[in-house]
Amino acid sequence: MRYDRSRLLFAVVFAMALLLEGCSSETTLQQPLPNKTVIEQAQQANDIYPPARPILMGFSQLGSESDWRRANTASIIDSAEEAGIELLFENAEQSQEKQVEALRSFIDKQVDVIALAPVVHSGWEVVLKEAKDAGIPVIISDRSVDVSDSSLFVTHIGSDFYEEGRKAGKYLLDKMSNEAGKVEIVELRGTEGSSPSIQRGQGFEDTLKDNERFHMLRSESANFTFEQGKETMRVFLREHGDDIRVLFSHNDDMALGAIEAIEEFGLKPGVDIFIISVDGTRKAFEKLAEGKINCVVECNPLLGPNIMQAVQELIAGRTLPKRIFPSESVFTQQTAEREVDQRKY
Ligand code: GYE
Repeated sequence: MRYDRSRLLFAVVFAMALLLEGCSSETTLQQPLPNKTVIEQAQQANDIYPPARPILMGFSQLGSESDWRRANTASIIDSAEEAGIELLFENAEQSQEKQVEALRSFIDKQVDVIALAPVVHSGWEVVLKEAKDAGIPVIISDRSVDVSDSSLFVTHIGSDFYEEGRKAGKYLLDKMSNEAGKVEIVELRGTEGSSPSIQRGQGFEDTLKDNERFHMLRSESANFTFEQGKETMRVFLREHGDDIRVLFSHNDDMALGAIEAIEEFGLKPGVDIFIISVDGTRKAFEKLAEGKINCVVECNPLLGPNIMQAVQELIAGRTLPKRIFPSESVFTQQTAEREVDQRKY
């Protein structure tokens, strides 16, 4: 399939409804209820669209460190194919340098649009300016970039990581409200300098900071990977053993590694050590259902359809909201069993 008219019609209707909605520069993607005028306008717009050749998009993915990332990559590749968008895909395996190289190669190839899932928060100004000067719009996917000039990208499609950290903190406050004494916490952070690690950590800390009972005993980066999560948890246990009451893990892969370390140490994950994780992968849901994880804050990796819709609207000349959030929930042991079979990743 190249350009499916009904799909395009929906995309244009959606964009127009957003425009009519007016003032808001942030949105959660939901299907709007178009009125008749909007439909007529969309039909007219559809007559001059699609362009003569497939849209060419360069996508720089930051790596393949986790189940979340692999699901994210699959979602983007599949959705591009479905939308008839030609994709140049580069995996940087955690290297910002490689991402900059990939972006420059996309600029050289004069792609129509670039999507970037940035490994770290800062250091993007120069290359984004090069894309802008070449007239190529950039969509930021998943993690955010720290740039003073927000015209260097057209939109950012991804989760609110600060809010995820707050959800984890709120859950803990609620669950531990009856527990006496100090609550000693260890934290497995994600990749240093990455926006989910910075913002999840901050949201969690801000939520607990006014309650003196909660104490952060140790906080180390384990790079969002299973192996480093397991190894770092081993170190925490060797040094603090039974003192640890809570683990806050910035993603599921590290939490799953930590569960193995806790069992090796002879403690019961989910009981002796209360575990809160972020992402919501199928494997984490299984552990949630088994009682080995207590709470999972969802972070949705299936951004492909949102990105392709944004690309098509952009090429059709629409203005996008500056920030687009996928919808997300919090899952507990009670909800895990019901949900586990439905997880797509
Ligand atoms: O939570 C983690 C991954 O950037 C939101 O990166 C993403 C994070 C996700 O590897 O599992």
